[in-house]
Amino acid sequence: MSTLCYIALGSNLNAPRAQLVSARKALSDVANTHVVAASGLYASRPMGPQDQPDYLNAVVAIETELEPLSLLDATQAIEQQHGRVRKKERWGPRTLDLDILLFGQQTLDLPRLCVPHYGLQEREFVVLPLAEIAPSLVLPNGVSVAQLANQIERNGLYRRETAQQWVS
Ligand code: A4P
Ligand code: MG
Repeated sequence: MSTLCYIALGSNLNAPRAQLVSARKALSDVANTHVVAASGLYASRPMGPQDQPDYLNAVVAIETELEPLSLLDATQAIEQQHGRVRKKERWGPRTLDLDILLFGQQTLDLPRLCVPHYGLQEREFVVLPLAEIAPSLVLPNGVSVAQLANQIERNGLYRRETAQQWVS
């Protein structure tokens, strides 16, 4: 049985565009997993410490036959392959961050994995790309993604490239 999941991609170090292009390809290479949609690439101002470069963000939809924790193992392995160094600083700069936003309509509160992702509803760089590829999606708590997108502060966020421009 396959599950429709949404993953947020973010990077602000070491050629962010190349990081996201490569991360999307790596996701499509995960066993029993297909990328079924990708948002455009969004330029965003850093959330958290301001003395770091701007970010590039995107959201992709995947269909996967993996269990939630196996998917997390796969996304964390991809982060490692992209030179991710985990630091103590909260919300600091990174080569690649992959957050599992949604795993179907499941709500999980495990030590290693919480879905929906805790920041989903508050982050413009997640809500707007998600709304682009899933405008009629309703979260497990009943909140509509389109409604979130209409109400959220953009904070300088803009779409720098369409999906066609970065997905080959
Ligand atoms: N974990 C639990 N739930 C999940 C989930 N749904 N997806 C656990 C992924 N991981 C999940 O993550 C810490 C632990 O969370 C993992 O070991 C996993 O088991 P992490 O990636 O090591 O830590 P982090 O990402 O540095 O921490 P945090 O607080 O999750 O950072 P965020 O929230 O990801 O924020 N500004 C802009 N404009 N764009 C950005 O993308 N990103 C961040 C990072 C800061 N500012 C940003 C952006
Ligand atoms: Mg993260």
